[in-house]
Amino acid sequence: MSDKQSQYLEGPVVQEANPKLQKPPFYKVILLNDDYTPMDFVVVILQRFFHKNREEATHIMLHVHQKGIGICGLFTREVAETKVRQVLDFSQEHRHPLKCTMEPE
Ligand code: TYC
Repeated sequence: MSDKQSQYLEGPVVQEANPKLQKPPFYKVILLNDDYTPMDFVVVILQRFFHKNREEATHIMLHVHQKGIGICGLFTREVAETKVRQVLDFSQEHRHPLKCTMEPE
C-alpha cells in the first residue's frame, strides 16, 4: 500500500500551523468628532480619501458627529497609515482640527 493509501485508512492528517500563512492583519481607520470642523469638510474627506459616495459619506459623518467616533474603512497597515496621514495633512492645510487615527481590527 502507498503512503497516500495508508493515510486515507488512518483518517485525516492534521497539518501543523504555518505562521507564514497567517492572514495579514487589518486596521480600522477611525474619525473623531470635534466642535469646529465643518460637516461639509468631513463629507469631502470621506469622498476623497475613502471613495464613499455623497450619501454614504454623509451617513458616516453624522454618525461621528452624534456618537463621537466612527469607522471610515478597514485596510492593511501600510494603507491605513497612508489614509490617516492624508486626512491629517489635508485637514491641517485647511486649518481644521479634525482627528483621525487607526487601530487593529
Ligand atoms: N461636529 C462637527 C460640527 O458640528 C462636525 C464633525 C463631524 C466634525 C465629524 C468632525 O469627524 C467629525 N461642525
